[in-house]
Parts: sequence; structure tokens; C-alpha cells
Amino acid sequence: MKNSKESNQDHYDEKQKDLELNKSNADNQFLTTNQGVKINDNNNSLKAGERGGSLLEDFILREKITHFDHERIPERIVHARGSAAHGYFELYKSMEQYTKAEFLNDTNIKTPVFVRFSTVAGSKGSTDLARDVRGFSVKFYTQQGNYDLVGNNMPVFFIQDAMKFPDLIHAVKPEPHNEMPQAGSAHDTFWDFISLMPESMHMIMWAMSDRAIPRSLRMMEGFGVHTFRFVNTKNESHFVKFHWKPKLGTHGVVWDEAQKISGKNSDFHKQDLWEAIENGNFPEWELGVQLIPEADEHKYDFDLLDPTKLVPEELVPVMIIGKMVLNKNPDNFFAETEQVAFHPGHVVPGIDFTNDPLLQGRLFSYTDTQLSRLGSPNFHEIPINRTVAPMHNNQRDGHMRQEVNTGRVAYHPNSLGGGCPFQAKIDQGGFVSFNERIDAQKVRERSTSFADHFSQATLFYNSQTPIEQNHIIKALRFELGKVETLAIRERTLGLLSKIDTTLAVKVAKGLGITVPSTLEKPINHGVGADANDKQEPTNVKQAIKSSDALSMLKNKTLSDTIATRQVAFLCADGVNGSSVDRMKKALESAGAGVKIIAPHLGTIVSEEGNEIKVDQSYLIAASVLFDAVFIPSGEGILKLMDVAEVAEFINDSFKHCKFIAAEGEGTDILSITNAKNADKGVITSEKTGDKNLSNTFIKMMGKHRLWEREKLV
Ligand code: HDD
Repeated sequence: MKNSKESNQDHYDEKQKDLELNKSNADNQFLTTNQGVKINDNNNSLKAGERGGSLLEDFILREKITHFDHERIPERIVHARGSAAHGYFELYKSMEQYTKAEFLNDTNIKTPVFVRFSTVAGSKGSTDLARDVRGFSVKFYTQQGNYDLVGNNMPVFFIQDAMKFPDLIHAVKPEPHNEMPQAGSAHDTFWDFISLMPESMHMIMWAMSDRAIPRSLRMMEGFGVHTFRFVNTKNESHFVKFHWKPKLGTHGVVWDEAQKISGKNSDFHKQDLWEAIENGNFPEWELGVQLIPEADEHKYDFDLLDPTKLVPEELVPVMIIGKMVLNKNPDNFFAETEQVAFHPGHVVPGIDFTNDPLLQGRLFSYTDTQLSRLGSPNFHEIPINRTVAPMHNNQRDGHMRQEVNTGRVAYHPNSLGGGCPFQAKIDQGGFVSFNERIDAQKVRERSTSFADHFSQATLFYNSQTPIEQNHIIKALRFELGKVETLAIRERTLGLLSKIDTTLAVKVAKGLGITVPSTLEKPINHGVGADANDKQEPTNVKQAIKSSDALSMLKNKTLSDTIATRQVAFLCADGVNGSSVDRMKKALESAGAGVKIIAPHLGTIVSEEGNEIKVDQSYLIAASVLFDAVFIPSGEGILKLMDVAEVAEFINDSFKHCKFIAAEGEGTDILSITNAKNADKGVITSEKTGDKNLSNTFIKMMGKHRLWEREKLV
């Protein structure tokens, strides 16, 4: 998918420049200490005699070891595992009517971005394919300052108030007594908390769906989650919800596959993003907004300030306003991906907050966390965090200050510095908070408009296809099956029954228990101790029964391109070379990637006597790392009957509903696998190089999976 020749060329030119620079530097690039002293021996420490003790005087050894000892910084308390890339954002359509943010006004502005994707619960070194929410953080380096859209790949959240965030995270993280399990929610403390928090039910439906196990970071939607505000030059406000829609569609893997990927390649998503960008297949998302006039704040059945609710696209359509392209991998993981500091409070004039109590808490948390993680209030000076807008203020000093501030004036107002730096008037771009009217009593309460915990969970469940519903049921059976405390399982079933009785009954069946007839007390309704006994979670009738946008399979953004999909060719010596070549050419011209798999690395020799380069051996390759599989023709292919990994490869492909194509002798291999029960996802031809075969294969692969097969397996 070469989407921009120009960007490819830029990227290539930059790389060439780097190489040339390195070449010229290499001539006079000596190893030095951090003080610039050239090092003569980087292999031996200074000793009293060649077999004697090391000398404290060895400043070279001490500097090297001391630096090494301090190379790690604390990993993020959440979202520790991340993968990131550089790119740009382009506006299709001016939003001037709604916001004065310049990067959303002028369609000629190309705004640089840095985007970090993450899992939430796992440590920095954990697997990519954990069942989890994915972070989707975008830093826009705008001319008016940095704007961070720090969202997730799901449009709602587990809790309504920031007060519960430490509880949620303590519950989902590995249990504190034995530090297990890593990166997973399938354990007692998580479900204990969830089963006592009815407000989490909508998000639980998303987290148990295939959204929590994406095929690729490039195939996920992104959401700002909270309702924000756009504010225009007339100081008029519109509520806004942000959406990122991936050009490659929204796709997931299946849970059995996810678990196997974790074993075969725990960097599956990281590698996929890296390679796509290296190969010039730049991932793209369109930015969409749902806009709601200030006057409509109370028009809906749900509260716009409640982060456990979404605004159905059927009620407020998503307006596509721009496009983001990721076209450059970071040069250094630590310097960029690890040290980048996002903050929902990094806004620019024209974008403002609402009183969503989860967002309000976040506005405190992110700067605070950078202080302990990055270690200094000067984290804005780290290159990846620097604004491209001019920056002047009277903040000074602190650990590791980079800027050398000159002059004697570091206060405002001043006359000695000529009054600089000046405050900016509104028409000079000064940030002014939206002047929302507030007339209230100081209370520690949850609004009753937040009390509906189930109806949007039901809306989500009802919007799924039966296949997707089945995946949710299986995910819940898996997660609760790992929970050891019976009371927690039962309590969760009680909450699930408020979403959909059949769902609860089906999950219960898998657990070998029944759904309790009443919800156990006491239960948390998001209120304090005094009110807890009085308030019940409510169910509000929704304006719509089902929303296609919530289903990955019905979703409009589902794309049927096979661009960047990976196809395994199961080969051996004696394979028919033209069978390989023709299918490879057809797939590659549709944008897919092909890997030749064989019993050994190096090269194999085709029937025609030509050498074919092998990409992976059967020891390394696995079906779960590919989207589809092809078995070419040729006498030699029949030898694969004796390779145990080949049958396992095809069986897994079949089990995970992938498309399998075979021609000539390749079709015989299917007879030793489950794919012998041919369905329309198993595409075969007796002829070598059959054009119909490749055409059908490409067309079918565009559907991502043959989900109907699940009934069979
Ligand atoms: Fe958060 C990181 C997204 C609620 C406190 N959060 C973090 C990241 C993402 C989100 C994507 C990773 C940023 C990166 O890549 O560096 N968080 C969310 C979303 C939320 C949310 C979409 C709800 C809608 N978060 C939330 C709450 C709090 C935090 C309610 C605390 C009151 N989040 C943090 C944090 C982190 C963080 C502890 C850890 C590392 C960091 O901030 O920079 O401050």
C-alpha cells in the first residue's frame, strides 16, 4: 500500500543523509568519556598489576558503570508497554465555525504528530496480545503549542470518577502477594472489583469483545473517550467526541490465536507497526468528530459528562475532518517512545474540557506522574516533548535544566526586562478557558444522571453479530473460569443478567453454575456510604436498539483491502516454481506480503531447477503469525505430509477461520488436516497457476476471516 510516493521519497532521502553523515563522522569518531576525553582502552579496567585489584582512580570505568547502573527510569504505572511512530495530520475541512484551534482551521497546515499505542495492565516487557484496552495517544506539535489527544481504542471507560482509578488499576495489575498474572485481567482481584462496580458493565462488554485483541495497531479505531469542547472565536462552545477511523478497517484476532501469538512472538504488534512503516506501508487514520451544540447538553438519555457512555453515531453522525499518516519509526525507543509525556491537559486555544469527573482527575494525574517517571519538572525540554511553538516564561532551574536563561528578570510584572514576556490577548492567541457558568454547592456526590449502568452495555451487546456475541460469551467464560472465588463469579453473572439474560445464562453454563436470582448487597452504586443503601443502578430506555458502528463486523470502517496482510507459502524442495511465482505476484500486486516457509533456511530448489530463497523454517513460522496460507503445486510438496508442523499450521489456520488456498499436489496435503472438510474458505484448484484461484483467494481474504466456520470447529 504505497500511499504517498512523496513521503516515501522524503523518508528515503533522510535515511541517505543519515548514512552519509555517519560515513563522514566515522573517520574522526573516537570513543570518549562523557567529558570528551578520548579513550585508549575500552576493554580493561585500571589495576594494580595485571593480576591485581582494580583502582578507585579509574574514572573511565566508574563513569561507564555508574551511567549503566542508572539507565532505567520507572515504567509507566499504566500503559507501560508501548510502540510509537512519527507522522503528520492533515485537515480536509476547516472547523473554524466550531473551534479557533489553528491546526483545525487551515487546510494548508500539515501538523507533525507523534503517536504512542500501548496496552494498559502489563509491564513494559509483557506480551502485545494480552486481552486489554489499547492506549491511542496522539501528540500534535501545533504552531500554537502541543495538543495531546490521549485516548483508547474503546470509546468508554470502566469508571465514572477519577477517585476510583487507583482502585481499578490495583485490581487489574498482578496480585500484590505473588505478582501474578502478568498483563491479564483473568484473575480474582479484577473481577472482585468489577463485580462490585456496576458502572463498569458497558466497558466490560468492549473489553470482552475482539476489540481487546486487535490484529494490528494499524487496524484499531481510536477514541478521545471524554466529551471535550470546541470553542470558536465568538466564544461559542460545542461538545465534541473524537474518533480515529483506520483506513485498513478494524480487525481482531481470536482468543486462542492471541494466546499462541504471545508465545510465538510477544512483539507481534510492535514488529508489525515497525515493519509496515519501514516498508513504506504507512498506516493512516481519518479523524472524525461528533459535534453537539451547547444547547443540546441535556437532550439525550445519557449524560454527556459520563465517560461510561458513548454518543451513538445514529444520533450524532461522525463528521470526518482530516487524516493522520504515520511515516517514520522512532530513531531511539528510550529517547522517544519511553520519554514522551502525554497529558489530556495539553490543549491549545479552541479546545477545552468538560466537567467529566474522570477527565478532571486526569488533568491532575499526568503531570504528577511525569515528575516521578521522568524525574524533573523540566520534562518538557526532552526533545520529543518540546513544543515547536515559541516558548517563553519565568519558570527556572530544577533538575537537569537544559535551557540557559539569560538576564536578571524571572518574574512578571517587570520593568527591568521591558515587561517581557508579555501576556497574550485573546486575539493574539492567548488561551482563555471557556466561561462556563457554575453556580453550585460543594458536594462529594455522583449525579443521578450517571446512575444508568446497563442500557448502553445492552446496546453494545445487541449491536454485535451472533459471531461477536459468541466471542464475548467465550471471553467471559475464560476470564471468570480463571477466577477462583465462586462468590465473585456469581456476583458478575448477576450483573451480566442485567445486560442480557441469555448472555448471563450462556456464560453461567460454561462455568457450570446458575445465574443468581437477585443482585447481592452491598453493591457499589458510585455513591458514598450514607447513600449506598438507598440508591439502585437504573436502566434507561435507549433511543436506539442497535448501532452498526459498534460492531467490528458490521462497521462501516471495515475495509476489504488485503493490503499489508501476510500470507505463508508452505514449500519444500521440488515445489513448482511457477505456482509460487504466479500466486506471489497476484498477492503482492494486491498489496499483501508473502513469506516462503520450508523445512530449512537458505534456499530450496524448485521442480524447474531454480533456487527459491526461504524466509522462515517450520521451526520458526506459525499459522498465528499469518493472515492466510497457500500450498503450491509440485511433486516435492508431497514431502510435507511427513512434516508435523505443516499439519499443525493448516489445522490452526482452519481453526482460526483463515483462508487456505492450495493447487495441484498442494491440495493433497489438505487431506491430512481438518481443512479436508472443505468450505468456501478452503479454495483449491487442480491446475497450476489458476487465475481463478488467486482471484478468489484475494477476494475472500478481504473478508478477513470466514467466521461461519466457527460452528464447524
Ligand atoms: Fe490514563 C497513561 C488513556 C484514565 C492516569 N492513560 C495513559 C496513557 C493512555 C491513557 C493512552 C498512555 C500515555 C502514553 O502513551 O504515554 N487514561 C486513558 C484514558 C482514560 C484514562 C482513555 C479514561 C478515559 N488515566 C486515567 C485516569 C487517571 C489516569 C482516570 C488518573 C486519575 N494515565 C494515567 C497516568 C498515566 C496514564 C498514571 C501513566 C503514564 C502517564 O500517565 O504518562 O497518569
